Amino acid sequence: MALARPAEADRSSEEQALEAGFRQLVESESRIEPRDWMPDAYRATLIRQIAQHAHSEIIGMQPEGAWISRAPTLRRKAALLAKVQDEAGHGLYLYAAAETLGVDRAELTTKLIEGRQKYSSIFNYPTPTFADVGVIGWLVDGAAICNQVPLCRTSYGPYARAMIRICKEESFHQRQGYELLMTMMGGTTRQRAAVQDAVDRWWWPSLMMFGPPEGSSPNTARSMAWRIKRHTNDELRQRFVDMTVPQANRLGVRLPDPELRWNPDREAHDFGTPDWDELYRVVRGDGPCNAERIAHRRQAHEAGTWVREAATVHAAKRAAGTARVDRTAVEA
Ligand code: FAQ
Repeated sequence: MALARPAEADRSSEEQALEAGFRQLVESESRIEPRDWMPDAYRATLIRQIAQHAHSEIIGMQPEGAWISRAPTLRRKAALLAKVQDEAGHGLYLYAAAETLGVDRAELTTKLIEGRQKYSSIFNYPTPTFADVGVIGWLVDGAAICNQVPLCRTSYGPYARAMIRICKEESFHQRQGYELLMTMMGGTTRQRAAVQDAVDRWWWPSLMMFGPPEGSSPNTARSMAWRIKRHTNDELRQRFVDMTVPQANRLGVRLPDPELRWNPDREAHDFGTPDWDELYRVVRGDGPCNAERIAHRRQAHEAGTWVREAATVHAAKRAAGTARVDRTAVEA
């Protein structure tokens, strides 16, 4: 015991120095890189958030993806196809960023499919009409951009760099959604009614997307101290409302909140309280489409098993220098 003490003291002073170095990097607005020392809890928080974010992009392909084969024109079909493919790409950037923290994408996918990791509540709502495609672009990508632009300055380098690319593409997604809705609002009475109906259904879930309010958000304070998050969920929600109200007016739709009004004292909009019970229900798995989304993801994963197996065998053969020999054998 007597001998162990100095060693322990040394270790803790070494850890203290590492911790001080980490804090100094964060506070000086430098990025933490994969090679840098970081506290275990910082690593775990990033893995949790980046994995949830990646899963959201991948599950988020489903609600709009359902409309690719039914898009009304070739132009709309091409735009939608490109958007959904971008979402797959965003998921992959994010899984790659998570992998720099020492986790494996396969392990994250298993956790998603087994319901052990979350994805955004917003993707558990149905898309019964083509107006939903426009509203997802306008409101859901709009909310995602509000949340993600500050993440371009998040303290972990690979996540921040992934966010810069993702935000650029999402700005385009948001515009295509708004342009689609503008076109529908200039169309028939039925088309205008479909847009209003979609706005009525997506408005509150879009506000919930930002997460629980202050006081019920267990991770915010620590994530802000580490500069992973730059704003509270409520600050970002307010920013989204203020940004969206003039766009709704220009579009000619009504936002379904009787308490929504400009407050000149705060120089911001007052708005009603989202149904937080609904958010928790959806996050727990009881939303309108949770079971369907996970079943679809599981089926797609299973259908891809042979691709992963073939890639693994090919990689092993290449590593062993036998891939060419085998191809010759096949050709023969
Ligand atoms: N849904 O303490 P907080 C997109 C969970 S990408 C489900 O406030 P935190 C692109 C939270 O994880 C959309 N779960 O947590 C696209 C935590 O659970 P845990 C995704 C939610 O992390 C567009 C617990 O509640 N974007 O849309 C939700 O500090 C169109 C307590 O909450 C991101 O992921 C929710 N809405 O703040 C694709 C952005 N809200 O893990 C297709 C990055 C909260 O403790 C079409 N993430 N929870 O068990 C973030 O900014 C943060 O993680 C928050 C949550 C703000 C989502």
